[in-house]
Amino acid sequence: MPFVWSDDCLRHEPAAEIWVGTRTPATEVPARATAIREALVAAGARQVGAAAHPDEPLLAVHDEALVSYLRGAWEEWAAAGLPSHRVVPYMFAHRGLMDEPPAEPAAVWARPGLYAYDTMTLIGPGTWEAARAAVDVALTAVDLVADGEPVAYACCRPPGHHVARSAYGGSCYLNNTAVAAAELRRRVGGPVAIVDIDAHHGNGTQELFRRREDIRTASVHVDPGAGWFPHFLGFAGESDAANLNLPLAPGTGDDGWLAAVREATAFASGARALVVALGVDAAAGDPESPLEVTADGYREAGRILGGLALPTVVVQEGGYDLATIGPLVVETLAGLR
Ligand code: SP5
Ligand code: ZN
Repeated sequence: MPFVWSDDCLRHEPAAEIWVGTRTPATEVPARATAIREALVAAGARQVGAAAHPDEPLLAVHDEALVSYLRGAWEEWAAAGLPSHRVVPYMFAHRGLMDEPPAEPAAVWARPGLYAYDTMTLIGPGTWEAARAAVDVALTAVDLVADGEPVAYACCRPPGHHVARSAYGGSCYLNNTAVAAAELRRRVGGPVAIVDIDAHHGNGTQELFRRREDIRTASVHVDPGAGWFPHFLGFAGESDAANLNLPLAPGTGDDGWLAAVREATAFASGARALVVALGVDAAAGDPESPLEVTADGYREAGRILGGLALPTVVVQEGGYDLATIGPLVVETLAGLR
């Protein structure tokens, strides 16, 4: 199975996350991508270089304003001589503040609050280049599948599934999964299904495709009602004809998780193509989630999704235990094939 790679994805070094007002070490680090690549190469997967793609597929999903903000955010921050060495919001353009959409503020240090929804997703030198490269990686995987490859894997970072039309957060800047799904929809026809098995709800993807029957979304994730990110979305009650949320209790292991993966896969059946948002942070031992899925569980999830026998693009999302993320991705892809 081919996997798509770009060295530019390594250029984003967030350095830290500001969590409950505290500077904590970054979890979404470049070593994640290299660890996954190493495991893929050891398993004999074929590496394909990402091809540069135009902005159109990106702008089919995101507001031009978000994209142009992200493109210039680091340069304008650095030029402003601020005390922080990364872009961090301090005031948020909360919807409770006003009825009309807010205007771009004059101060460079106020701008992040127009687009960011958390304080954990920092921007520095190379963030834009890496996020844009991740989109190219995902779109190159779409090209492979549209040209007849049964499955292609986009080995990209930073991840994307928490990004909505004009708001970024959750260690994500551009929604690689959503861009891939919309482009796959355009290239092979609909409906396209997205099955998101990252430990966290794919809130950005859900909101981007709300009520769109031609791009159906299903997400299996730890219950936000039990206190987990993204906190405000991912509840079962958000489900409708085109969207299925399957929140799971903290501590859920293979049996409960695989039952949900089966349900999400059934929801995707009848689609013409599939995008898997593959986070391996549901694994037992991952520092960012309380789910307890094993390597065998991931392999079985791959088999279940592969049972659809659809043209499939797999896009990397989360997974933070550097010692195991590579093997977990390899297991999932082995099951899929
Ligand atoms: C793509 C993805 O998996 N994003 C997950 C983002 C969830 N981050 C929530 C972090 C909550 C607090 N983490 C404490 C550790 C801080 N270093
Ligand atoms: Zn996650």
